[in-house]
Formats: sequence, C-alpha cells, structure tokens
Amino acid sequence: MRPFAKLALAGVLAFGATGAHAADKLTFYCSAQEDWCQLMTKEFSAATGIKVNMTRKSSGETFAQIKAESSNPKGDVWWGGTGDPHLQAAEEGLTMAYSSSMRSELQDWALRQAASANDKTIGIYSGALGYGYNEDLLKKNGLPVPACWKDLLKPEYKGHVQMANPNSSGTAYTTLATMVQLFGEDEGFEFMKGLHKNINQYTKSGSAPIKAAAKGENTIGIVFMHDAVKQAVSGFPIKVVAPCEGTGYEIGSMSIIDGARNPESAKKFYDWALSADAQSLALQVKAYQVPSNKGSETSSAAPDLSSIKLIDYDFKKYGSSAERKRLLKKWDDEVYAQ
Ligand code: S7P
Repeated sequence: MRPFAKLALAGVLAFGATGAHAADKLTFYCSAQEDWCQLMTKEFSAATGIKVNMTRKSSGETFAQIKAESSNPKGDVWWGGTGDPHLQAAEEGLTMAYSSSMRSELQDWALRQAASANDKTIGIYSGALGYGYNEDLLKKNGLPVPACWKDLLKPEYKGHVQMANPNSSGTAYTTLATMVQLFGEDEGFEFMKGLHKNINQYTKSGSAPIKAAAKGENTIGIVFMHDAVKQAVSGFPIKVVAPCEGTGYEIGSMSIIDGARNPESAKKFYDWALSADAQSLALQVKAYQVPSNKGSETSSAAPDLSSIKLIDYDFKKYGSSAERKRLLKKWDDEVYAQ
C-alpha cells in the first residue's frame, strides 16, 4: 500500500476496532456478488468494530427496495451494482451527497459519476458487458462459435441463450441500454425481440446465466465479461466474448441512503470502501472489475478494457429516472410480452 494511501486510510479508520462504540452498526445493502458482499461485511467489521447487517439483492431490486422504504429508510449504505439505478436514486432524492476524503485516490471516471449526481453516488469499479459460452455444450450441440451480438439471433441458438430481466438486474438493464445506444432505438429493440426468441429464461440476478452455463445448465449467458472470467478461472469450460460490434460498460457505484439511521457508520464504510486495501479484496473472490482506487491491486486475468471496443455510454441519460422507466416499460410491453 502506498504511504499516502496508508495515511488517508488511517484517518478514515481513526475510530477503528478499538474506537467503535458498542452500539455502532450499519445496515448494508449490497448489489455485487454474494461472496464479495460477505467479504466486505467481514473485513469492514474487523477493521472498525462496527456490527454490519448485510442484505444482497440485484441492482434494480435494491433500487426498488430503497424507494419503497423511503418514508422510513432502513438501509444506511448501498454498495455495488450497476451505476444506472444509483443515478436514478440520486435524481429521485433517495440518496445523500457526501464528499469523501478518499476522492484524490480515485480514477476520473469514478469522480465523473459522482459529479453527474451532485455527489449522491460515486464509482467504485468498472466493467464491460459481453457474453460467455460453455465450450463443451456448444460442441455437443454442434453450434457455431459466436463472436458478435448479432450472432446470438441465429435460429440455431434457440433455447441456448440466457440473460437476466432488466427490471431486477443492472446487468440486463445495461444490455438493453447498450443495444439502444449501439444500434439506435428501433434496431436495438428489434435486436431484443429477435434475442427473445432464443432466450430460455430471464433470471433475476445478472450473473446467474453464466453460473448456469458453468454448471452445464445453459449454453450462452449475457453477462459482464468479468463475471464470465470468474467462472473460467474457477476451472469451468467457459469462453469469454467481447462482441465484435462493440459493447457497453458499467460504472459500479456506491451511495449513502438519504435518512440513514447510522450516517456516521455509513460514511466510515464509504471511505473505507474507496481505499486501495478494501478494493484489493476483490481479487480474493475473483471479482475482476477495474477498481476505482488507482492504487488497488489488479489481476492479469481481468478483461483489458483498453482492448475492448467500448461505446460512449451515456450514463446520465440512461441512468435518468424518466429514461430508465421508459425503456423498462417498452421492454415489458414489446419484448417480454411477446
Ligand atoms: O459483482 C458482479 C456484478 O456483475 O454484479 C453487479 C450486478 O449489477 C449485480 O447483479 P444484477 O445484474 O443482478 O443487478 C455488477 O455491478 C457487478 O459488476
């Protein structure tokens, strides 16, 4: 850890394990992978002595929960999940502004995410959308190797493609918003309708399709590429695809809930979660997103975003309340209802 980072984090944890009051607690809403959520819970508790009550739900589900609880907030901090619903929460006044002392250690894209929400959220990691396939199942079914988004529309993939439902999942909403930006709205929706014909199931969680592929229960899963890499490095026969047309990406985010019952604990968590040490924990659970703290450890297994054709994803527009609601309704009416 760099000396400056050490100093900053020492300040952050000035009320560390020995300084915590017996009553210090935190209600933590987590939208990253379960194992990462558990590790963050354990390590933050160990570093500060604060008792953490963690619930893991997908990005869209957590947004819906925070909105439903807004007249009597129960959560303190929301960490992880795609940035769009965090931006929507900020716009709807569900989260509060906070300027962390750790900001000087962050990548510009993390700070841009904060600026676009008047500091009511901040970027914690980034990752590109793509898909993964089970190589053994592909061969067994005599299917061609896909390389592009439009390959997934081929009739021979009928029943072999899985993605999550964009209402519950940030990954799937990123997929929908990516197609609209990549192909234009009309063609993007035509793509989603064509894809629908090949979908075997819309799951609740974004990474479920690639977990199913790893277990041999599904052939192709539309997911963030880092979620497919996790299965590949865990020894499953998964190949990762960066689609040839280009692709969208996420800025995974963190926000403090407006009206939090434990705002001081929430701020301590927020500062700690932006530190290089906390972000480096990701590698212990094979979470290969790009961390927002410039001093965090990275892995050579992680997808190299500089070598992937990324679209200029308009986070402000597709994270706005009106646009997110409009696209989800249109997807429900024109795609899911088919
Ligand atoms: O931690 C992996 C990851 O893909 O999960 C988040 C995801 O949004 C949570 O799942 P849902 O798609 O079900 O919302 C991503 O932010 C993250 O990269």
